[in-house]
Amino acid sequence: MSIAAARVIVCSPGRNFVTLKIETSDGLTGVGDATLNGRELAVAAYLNEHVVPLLIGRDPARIEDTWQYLYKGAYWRRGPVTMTAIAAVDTALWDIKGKVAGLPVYQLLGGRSRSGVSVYGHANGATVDDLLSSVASFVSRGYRAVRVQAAIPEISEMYGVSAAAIYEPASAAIPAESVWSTEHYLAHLPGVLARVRAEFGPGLRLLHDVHHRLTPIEAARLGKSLEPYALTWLEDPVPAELPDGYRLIRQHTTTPLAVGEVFNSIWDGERLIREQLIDYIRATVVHAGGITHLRRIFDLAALHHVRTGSHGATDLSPICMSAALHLDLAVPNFGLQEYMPHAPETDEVFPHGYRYADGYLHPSEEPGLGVDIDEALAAKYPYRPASLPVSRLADGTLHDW
Ligand code: KDG
Ligand code: MG
Repeated sequence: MSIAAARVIVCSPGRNFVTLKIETSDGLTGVGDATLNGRELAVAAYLNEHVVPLLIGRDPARIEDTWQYLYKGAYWRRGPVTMTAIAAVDTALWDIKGKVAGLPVYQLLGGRSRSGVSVYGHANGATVDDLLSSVASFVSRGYRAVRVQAAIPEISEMYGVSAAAIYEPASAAIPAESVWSTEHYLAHLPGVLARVRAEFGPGLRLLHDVHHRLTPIEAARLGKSLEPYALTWLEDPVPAELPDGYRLIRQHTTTPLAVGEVFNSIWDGERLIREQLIDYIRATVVHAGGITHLRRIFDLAALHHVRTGSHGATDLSPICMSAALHLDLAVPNFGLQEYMPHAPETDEVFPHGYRYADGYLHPSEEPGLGVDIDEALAAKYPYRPASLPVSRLADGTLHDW
């Protein structure tokens, strides 16, 4: 059997997605997510111009060799565009391998290590009362872990807080801008967490995402001030290019730390993991080189008491979510999976067999990943430019988003 064709499909059912579909000479197909929010067409071009021509005629069973061929063979290593493209190929090949074996992919990864994948949902609110109602609605649907993001009265637009039912940070073709104040954020957040913890008691797992907006000493202060509310994790407190920042935070607080949604390879998190500077690694299948490479990252993490917490926002397609669930079910050091339901039109374009029940996601039992793309329907939703927003301080200085 050989790879007969590979197609890159760009569509926008609710938001933009890039998908790679590989076809074998035996008529099997496999799908991989290649979506890089706000930079979709760069990955589509990389796949079309530099990867697809190399795939034709290759043996689809040779997943590891294909991964090494695309990674080492390009000479230029790492980076989000390259690693997202490699991830799409890798994911599609695992899908095909599962179909050849007649087994769901998690069986090929060693089988079940648990009965279901624990997920967390996103609660947010324009006021603390709204936030409490949002948390209550997750609890009533069986969630045992909730990420809480609250509007700050003095900040007009706050990341992670929106009235829309479906989370969507990418909007205008030219990035939207908002103004940020670390001072107001640090003053407001502990009171919000205090109310959520008081209302829901000690059993509910609470998380909060800082979105890279603090310096290490500010993050250390925040982590310390949130200790009474026993977060499961504080996410992306500072940008992670400089691992020493995490050492500084660690010296001051026992609040657990989660990092990695922008990581593309094992080398982005290697020191953070090896020196036990974080507690959860949040890299994803689509942005960190596929199932093959993410498994390698998770195995390194397992040696150092770091658990998994894969990113699962709506800008990762149902193909990525399906792949994540197979890995989540199999690895020994699984922690928690982010889950944000997609728009109904996204679900229609990507028919999938995973299902949510009582705080858990369960991957499909079909051979392969149990997800596909309806290409005819996808063609009805053409790409539209959309960028992630940027954030500035009051004096106009560009800040982290
Ligand atoms: O593309 C950016 C989003 O995926 C990001 O804003 C979501 O931080 C995020 C999260 O934790 O889901
Ligand atoms: Mg995040």
